[in-house]
Amino acid sequence: MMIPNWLMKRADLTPDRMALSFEGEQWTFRQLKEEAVEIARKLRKNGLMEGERISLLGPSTPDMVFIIHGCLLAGLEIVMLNSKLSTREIAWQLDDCKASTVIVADEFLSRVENLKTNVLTFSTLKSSGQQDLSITAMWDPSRTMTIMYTSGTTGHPKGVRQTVGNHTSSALSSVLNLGLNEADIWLCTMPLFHISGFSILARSVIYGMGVRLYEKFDTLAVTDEVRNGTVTRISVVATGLQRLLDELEKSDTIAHASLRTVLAGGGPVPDEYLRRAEKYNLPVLQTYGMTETSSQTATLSSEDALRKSGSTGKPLFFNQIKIREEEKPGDLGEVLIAGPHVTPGYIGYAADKNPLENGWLPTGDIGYIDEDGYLFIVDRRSDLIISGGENIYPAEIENVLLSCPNVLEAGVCGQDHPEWGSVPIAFIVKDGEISESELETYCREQLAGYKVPKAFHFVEQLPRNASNKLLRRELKEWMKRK
Ligand code: S0N
Ligand code: AMP
Ligand code: MG
Ligand code: MG
Ligand code: MG
Repeated sequence: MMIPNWLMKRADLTPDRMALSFEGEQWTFRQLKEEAVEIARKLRKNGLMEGERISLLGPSTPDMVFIIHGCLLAGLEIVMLNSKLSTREIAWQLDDCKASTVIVADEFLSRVENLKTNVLTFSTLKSSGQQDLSITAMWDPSRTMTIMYTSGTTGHPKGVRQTVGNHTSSALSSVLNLGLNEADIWLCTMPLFHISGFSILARSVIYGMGVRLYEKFDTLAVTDEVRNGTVTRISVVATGLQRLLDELEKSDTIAHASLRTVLAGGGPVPDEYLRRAEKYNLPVLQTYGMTETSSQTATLSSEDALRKSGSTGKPLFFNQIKIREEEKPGDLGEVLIAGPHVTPGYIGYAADKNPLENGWLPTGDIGYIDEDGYLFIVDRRSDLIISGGENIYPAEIENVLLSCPNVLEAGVCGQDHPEWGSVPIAFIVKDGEISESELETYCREQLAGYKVPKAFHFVEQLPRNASNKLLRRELKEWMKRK
């Protein structure tokens, strides 16, 4: 089935509805279309042609939204770069994705200007001339729309392709579960470079729903939106939910009745937060989603929220979930996913890797499905650390530590953390003089801030098995003794 060009169709259907609001400004779908068409013409003038792959590095602002839609109208594939990454990490992704140009917000220019890549700043783009282009009314569902890097077990992130069909079916599955109200406004504080944020933009143009955008998670502002009833839906990770709960508790106020959904996911959501949320009228629905599935695969429905608290719900309308080698309900195993929202594959070094096994996406997550068909996620098969919704594989950090002078061996594992859920901790065997603060400085230069270990422990040797493989589970045991 061909899919209508989201924004062109939407602007035709409901031109005067509010599409986007940010601080004191707002745009209707007609205005959003006008902004995006203008950007698309400017992209052409800059020589960017249909089917070309570009990368995009910017904050969550209206300009970023216009440029995203402009790129989509111009037929470009967008590699969404995580703005928290270090220059070295960005350079690696740019090299892997082979984008022809990086389109960068002026304030982030220093992150890419010394790299071997063609750079187009937001200000240069906006002041460019325009060139006519033909905007296709219908999109091929298999067209790759976005590429998002997700961390990999080996220490190198993989660029995940997300097609028109992936995003569209995801948005449709979501609305069949949550429903839609003409007055719906989705609060977006999630980064647009993550699928948690981008999927809100997709839902907006597909449903004709307004988005209230924030550049960052501003706890006081989010709490105000929630208690004043100025937004009806919001997406959060556990860290954001906790900040919101703390603020509601502190001010002893409750959420407004028009707040219909707090979609919480991106990592484990502690049961304690769910109980606190109930007291403050926050209608939290836990969701299970990932980059490879263009957001939600399963989400609890409102009517099950209390009865099945702790569950991530049933697979949404188009989606399927099964547990590897499950014999009966309740058996624990790896979660496998199928559906039109599942990525067709990767780009760059991982392009040849088939994401599926016999038609199913192995997720690395361990869970079970209860006798009523509800999914519970309980663990991970690998050593993934999820800190405030950002994924980190220990190997990424270990590789950096090993490149540091006077470091002989390095092992990293996750430690529970009250604010971030989990944070990386490093164990170091040194073969010369090096201090904790030198190690921290070294990591800060090479890694995104959230990947810098929160502690460095010097040890005589690391736990390894007979074939010399690092035993990270054992590091976790060591930590408990620290
Ligand atoms: C939690 C957030 C908002 C915290 O960021 P904040 O407070 O804005 O921090 P900064 O001011 O930028 O930095 C201050 C210091 O804090 C450190 N820091 C920042 N973030 C982290 C972090 N995550 N972990 C550890 N430390 C962090 C900074 O480094 C800085 O310290 P110094 O100065 O020392 O460097 C922010 O982290 C955030 O927005 N997190 C969310 C990320 C996210 O969206 N993850 C989800 C990814 N997964 C998916 O998209 C799939 C799931 C999904 O789609 C979904 C998820 C949730 C809800 C719905 C859905 C859906 O399916 O629709
Ligand atoms: P990402 O690839 O960054 O989108 O992260 C996806 C991963 O986040 C999943 O494979 C899970 O490990 C984790 N995750 C997402 N939602 C949940 C949830 N509700 N409970 C536990 N883990 C989750
Ligand atoms: Mg991932
Ligand atoms: Mg944010
Ligand atoms: Mg070394």
